[in-house]
Amino acid sequence: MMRVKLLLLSTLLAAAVGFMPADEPAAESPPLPPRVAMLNPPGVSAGATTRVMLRGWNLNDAKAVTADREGVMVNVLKHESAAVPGRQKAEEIGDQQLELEIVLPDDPVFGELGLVVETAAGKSAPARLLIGAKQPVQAEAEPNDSFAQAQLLSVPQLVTGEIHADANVDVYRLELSEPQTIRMQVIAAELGSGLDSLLTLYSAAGNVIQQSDDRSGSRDSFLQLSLAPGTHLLVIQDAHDRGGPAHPYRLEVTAVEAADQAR
Ligand SMILES: [Ca+2]
Ligand SMILES: [Ca+2]
Repeated sequence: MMRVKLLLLSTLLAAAVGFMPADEPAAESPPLPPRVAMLNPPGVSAGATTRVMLRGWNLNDAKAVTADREGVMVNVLKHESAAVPGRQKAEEIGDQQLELEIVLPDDPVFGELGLVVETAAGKSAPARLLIGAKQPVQAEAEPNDSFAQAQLLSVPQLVTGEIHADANVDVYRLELSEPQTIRMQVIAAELGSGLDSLLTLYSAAGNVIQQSDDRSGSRDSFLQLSLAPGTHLLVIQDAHDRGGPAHPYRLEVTAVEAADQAR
């Protein structure tokens, strides 16, 4: 299904720039404009310098990567081919990558910026990168593969991580001092990641409290529930136990105020 869509898209693109037909030898086709599949990690902190891998298609002759926000510096450190894990398709997750160094000012900005890749063939659509300002982005710290290795999160917290290999799990720990309604949201597929997240909340004793695979219209996971004080463990994994270099995610853990709950 996806292959058909891509063929149609490339035909439309070729038509738009006046090159037809689609069945001419590939060598005579014009270079295709760059496209971004995903960013890893998909979030960076204000006031920090962060390495980010930008993965996609037609990136090898990138002249520049620019940010749509003032004061942000983006340096391209490296171009390279990107490994495509066995069960995935290059047309879905990209086969080239750029290693970027992103320098963000210490402004109290919060939100997302767009990164645009420019080559001789054109510009990519902006790829969305989260910026944490008041709330710095915390990168996952491996090993975090078991309850014993759970990585402590404060609330609220933005986390970036990756299910880096098949059957990998990332375990986080919440320590609540009072009853709170907590929202836990994975954003991955929405950002182009190959991850089909499965999010499970466990009690300190290891019992499943609640689990989320897909929220409506997305493969990404979402939990929101009232929690008692104490220790809670949050596990992110792939619903099909798959992982690899194209499986980044963003996790947002926030406390929901009473006024928000009423909405
Ligand atoms: Ca991981
Ligand atoms: Ca899912």
